[in-house]
Order: sequence, then C-alpha cells, then structure tokens
Amino acid sequence: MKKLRIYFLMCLVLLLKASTAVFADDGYRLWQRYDLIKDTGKLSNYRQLITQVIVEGNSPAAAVIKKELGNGLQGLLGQTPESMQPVKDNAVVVGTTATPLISALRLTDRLNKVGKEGYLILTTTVNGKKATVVAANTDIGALYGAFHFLRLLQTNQDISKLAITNAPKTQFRVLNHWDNLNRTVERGYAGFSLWDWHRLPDYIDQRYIDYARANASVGINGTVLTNVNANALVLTKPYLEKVAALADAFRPYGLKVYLTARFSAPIEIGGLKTADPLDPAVRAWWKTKTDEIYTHVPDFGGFLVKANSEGQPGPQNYGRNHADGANMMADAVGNRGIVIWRAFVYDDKVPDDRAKQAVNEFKPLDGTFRKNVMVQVKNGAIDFQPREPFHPLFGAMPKTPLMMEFQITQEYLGQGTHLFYQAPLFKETLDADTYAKGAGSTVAKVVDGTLHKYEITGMAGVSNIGNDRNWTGHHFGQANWYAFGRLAWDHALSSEAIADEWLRMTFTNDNNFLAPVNKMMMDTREIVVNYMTPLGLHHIMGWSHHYGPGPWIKDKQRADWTSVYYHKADEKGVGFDRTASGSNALGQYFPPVQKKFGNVKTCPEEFLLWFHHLPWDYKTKSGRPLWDEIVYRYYKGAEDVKGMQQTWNTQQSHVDEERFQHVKTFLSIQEKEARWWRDACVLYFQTFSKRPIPANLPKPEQTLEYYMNLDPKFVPGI
Ligand code: BDP
Repeated sequence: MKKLRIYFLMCLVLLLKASTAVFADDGYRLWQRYDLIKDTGKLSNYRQLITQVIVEGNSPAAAVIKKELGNGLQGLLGQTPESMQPVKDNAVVVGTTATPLISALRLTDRLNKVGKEGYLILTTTVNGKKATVVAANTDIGALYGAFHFLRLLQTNQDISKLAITNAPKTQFRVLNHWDNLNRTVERGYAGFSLWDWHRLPDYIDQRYIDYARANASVGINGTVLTNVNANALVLTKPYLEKVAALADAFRPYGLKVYLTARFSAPIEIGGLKTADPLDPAVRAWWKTKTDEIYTHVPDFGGFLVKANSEGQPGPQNYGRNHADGANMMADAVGNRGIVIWRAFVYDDKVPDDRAKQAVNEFKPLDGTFRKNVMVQVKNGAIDFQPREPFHPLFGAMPKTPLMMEFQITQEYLGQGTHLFYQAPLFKETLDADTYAKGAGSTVAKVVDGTLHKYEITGMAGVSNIGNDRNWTGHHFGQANWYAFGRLAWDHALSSEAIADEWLRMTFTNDNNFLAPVNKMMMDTREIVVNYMTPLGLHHIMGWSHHYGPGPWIKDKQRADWTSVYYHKADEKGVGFDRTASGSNALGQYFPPVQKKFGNVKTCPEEFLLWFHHLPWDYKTKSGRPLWDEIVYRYYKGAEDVKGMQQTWNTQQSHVDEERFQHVKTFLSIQEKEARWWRDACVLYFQTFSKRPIPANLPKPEQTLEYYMNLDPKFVPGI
C-alpha cells in the first residue's frame, strides 16, 4: 500500500513537471511563436479568410515558405489550410513573376517598384476567387512577404483589405558577429558563438536554420561570421568547407555569408614576406584566395576588414592608405561581392582627439574607392557610447557609399543584464541632420543613398547573439536584434511601432501589457544614459572589460583608452572642449551643426560635456548648477530603474513564469548596478567639484576607494 502511494506521488510529481514544462517558455522561439490566436473574434475571422494556402514554385526558398506558412498558420489558427489547387475562395497565394498564378495577375508595374527583395500583399481575386496574394519578383521577396503576412496575424491586424507595397530602403542589411574560432565572442554576453566550428561541416545544428529564419523574418540578408579582430585561419580550406556548410544552410533564407579578412593573411597563411597591397604577389594571392572562396560559396557576400585600428595590421604598415588596401580586395572580389572597409580607426600615438581621426584619414580618400567598396562607419566617432552625437563622416563622403554600423550587443550599455531598448538610440543617429546638402540631409538619407545617390547602401549591426537558449541572454535583447533588422529595412519606422510589433509577437496582444511595457522600453534609453553618462559624459567605464563604472581610469598605455582623457574633470569643471578653443572636432561637421553644438546656449544638453568643458557652477536648463544637475541625473537614472521593476512586477499575469522571473531577476541586477554607477561616479567627480550631494538624496553606500578597488574577474566578452 505504502509503495503504491509513493508510486502515485512520483507520478504526480512527474505530471506536474511535464505540465509546467508546457507552460514555461525559455524564449527560444523569439518573436516567431505562432501560438493559437487568443482573440476569438480575430481567430474566426482569420480562419474564414485563410482556408487554402498555395505556394507556387519549387525552389529551396519556396519550400521554406511552404514550411513556414504551414507551421505558422497551423499554430496561429489551430488548423491547417489545404494546399491543393485549384484555387478556391479565401485562398492565400504566394509566388513570383515567374510562377503561373502570380504572373497571370499582371502586377508587373507595381512589382517593378519593389525590386529584388520587395513584395506586394494584396486582397484581390485569383482565377475569379477571392484571395490574398503575396507577390514578388524573386523567391526571397516572396519569403519576406510571407513573413510579413504572418506578422499581420501575429500582431492581430485586419487582413480583409490588404494593399501593401513594401521594399527595403537599404540593400545590405548585415549582422556582424564578433565571434572567434574558439567560440568565444568578443563583447558577447549571451554565451558562446553559435558557430560550432569543430562539428562543422558535418553537423548542421537546427539553430543555424532557426537563426536564418529569424533573420529572414526581419529582412536581414547578410551575416559576417567572424570577428573584425580577424584570424586568417578562417580563410584556409578546412574552414572554408565549414563556412560553405553554413552558407548552404542559410541560402534558402536569403542570408549571405561574409568573412572578416585579416590584412596580413598573405604572410600568415600564404607564406609571403609582405602584405603590401601594391605588391603584385600580394594582389595575386588575394585574387586566388577569393576565387577559392567562391568555389566553396558561390554567392559569397564579400569581406569585412578592420585595418590599422587598435593594433590590427593594414595598408598603413606599408606606407599605403585605406583605399589602396580596400581596392586590392575589391579587385579580388570583382563584381561577385563587396568589400566593407571599417572607418573605426585610430593609431596608438597620443592623438589630439580620437574623435577626429576617422574624418582625417577617410575624407581625403573620398572618390578613390572602387565601386564595390563600402566604408562602414560607427554611429558616433568614439565608440558605441550610451549617447553620442552622429559621426561627422556621415555627409562628408559624397562619393563613397557609407554603411552604418550600430552595436546591438550592449558592450557599453549594461552588457548582458541591463534592459536597454536600442531603437531610440539608432533612430536618434538616423534622424540627425548632417546639413551636408542643407537642412534635411539626415544621416538616414546618407545611409539609404538618397542624399548622395550612392549605388550601394547598407546597415550593419554588431550581433548580440550567442548560444544561450534565448539567443541574446536578456529576453529583451531579442528586441534589439529585431529592431535592428526592421530599421535596416525601413529606417522610417518609429521605435514605438517596432516595440509594439515585437511585444505582441514575443509576449501578448493584450493592451494592458502592451502600453506600460512599451513605455518602459522607450524610457530605458534615457534612464541608462542618466545612470551611466549623463549630459554628454562618455567613455568612463571599467578598464578593458568595460563592465561597470571606471571614471578614474588613467595612466594606461594609451591615453585614449583612459577615462580621464574623455571627461577631463578638474577643480574648475568637467567635459571635453571640442570647440575651436579645444580640439575643434566640431570643425568636422557642417557649419549649421558647428554653430548649434558650438554654442553652450544652443547645444542640446545631452551633448553638453561632449563638446564643452564647463565650470561646476555652470547654470543648466533646470536652473541647477552643473554639479547638482549631474548628481540629480545619476540619482534619477538609478531611481527610474525601480520604476521599471514596478512596471514589470505588475505584468506577471501576462507572462509565463519562466520569462517573467528571468526578466525580473535581471532587472534587480540592473537596479543594483545602476546604484553602483551612480555612487561610484558621483563620489569620483565630487573629488573635483568639492561640492556636497544634496541633503535630500541618500548617501552613496560605500566609499570611493571601495568602488575603485572592485576588480571583477572573468567578465564575459573579452
Ligand atoms: C570596441 C571594442 C573592441 C572592438 C572594437 C572595434 O571594445 O572589442 O574590437 O570596438 O569595433 O568597441 O573594432
């Protein structure tokens, strides 16, 4: 009897475990969840409008569309629409100009406007039957259209009268993985690299497919597999075979593979004595190597190169310039692909202002690059800070296509554990006006090619993806991957709209959840800036790993790797004078921008200390003296994280337990670390200002010495 009871108890435990497993959600499915639509009205409406799905074509991409729509609709509608012809009423027909049903619709004029990757989604008739049509010029366009259609259902939109014309605004929409061949990820906070080089090429992890699906669903069409601090080994035959296996897995999803090229590869793996880009043997080596790559990967995207930056080899080692280096590789690639040459350069001599170096080196080269070269420029001139003014190169190179580089991974934004929704940061840069051709010459117009009529255009995002089960470490990190893809496709989308889509697909369509959580996401930008680097402060994080505060960092081998170089705090005041009386980095912008940022009265307060060194008693817009304003912002930032926690805590009923607790725990880390930033920075700057922390604010929890002595070990990402 006793035995029986134990047996029953054990069964009960197992049953309970199984049922929580069903309801728990580890976030693996990202925004592609395809759970049964909860709103019963919508559900029955969708079921009526989608009784049949016909995907035309036999290509691998068409097979992917069939599978995705099959799984998606089965999940969302709870029933599988039939797929056999002839067309009946309430069909969804997906195809291209090359497939019979779609070509018979004579959509050529409209399709001519959407290019290779665009699509139409129309409520119309096919063979006299009422239908929803997803039409494109290519299979990949149709795939993007199919994902858009699924998104309409996932976000509970009206699909009864569709007339959508959609095409990407930039051509190359690329993730940059800073993944090393040993699977560590530079500045990666979500586990190890997805690429299991050791098991490749034989073992194709399902993750590769799901990665490609997720990218295709937001229109990302390229992936640089390896770190910009490159290892030449990836260009050797055994690795190229592995690269080819990944490229084969990604191809049906329209995702092309790119590699980083180490400039000294001809020496390291080619046995040459030099890597001089004007040396015929070096040029021949790159040509042969590139041809070899194309035998493995016929649609290889091209190379991404970091040269003469942070100790990486480059053409300057041989007295040549960036164009000499880029053009050599561009010639090797020819019309098969592109070379993306990074403008993130600075040498190791003490510079007058690191912010100026890219313009100094690249602007004179405008017009000297081959047609298939893009220069990839970080959003700001220093390095992915919580807030930076737009990079002065945008607008300054009318004859060279400039590709935007954003950092999706949160190196300077709380790394793996802080909730920071990046779309507002991306948008701030894209919407900034360069005045290159008068008012309205936004960075977005430079990047999408409309301002200077660039022939090729692109946007890159440094990936935040690793082998953590939920891909990005923080569940909300997924939103940044998503937002990058959506903005690379269409930079005119608003941050709120992107957050809304993502939240609906990732969590729920319930408005009681959407409104407060969307607001929380939107607020994170300002909150993080406040508790890390308010009022234009920048580059004051921990040494090398860049984790936590480190405004005291000084006396390192390079001045521009220290914090004191950037904040320049002294007894008189704080901030980097980049006006004509200082480094005059401001002189690199067009005159209206110079004028605006150069005058303390018109300089937006968020960039104040980026451009100006100001006395501690300088009166800020709030009426508070600068010192008090800095303190106020640090405290406000830290306090606002508590508000985020409160918002999240009220959402428990809308979120599965696993993700709810995960986010909750990470928010408590963020809250703790926001206080760490606040207290460490305020105490440090106080040693210069010699002013009190207003009495109504809580005292810092520890001494400055305590914070300065913190020395976290094995921080991920280095
Ligand atoms: C900095 C990172 C470093 C990268 C470098 C780059 O700290 O790890 O290698 O940028 O973009 O932000 O090349």
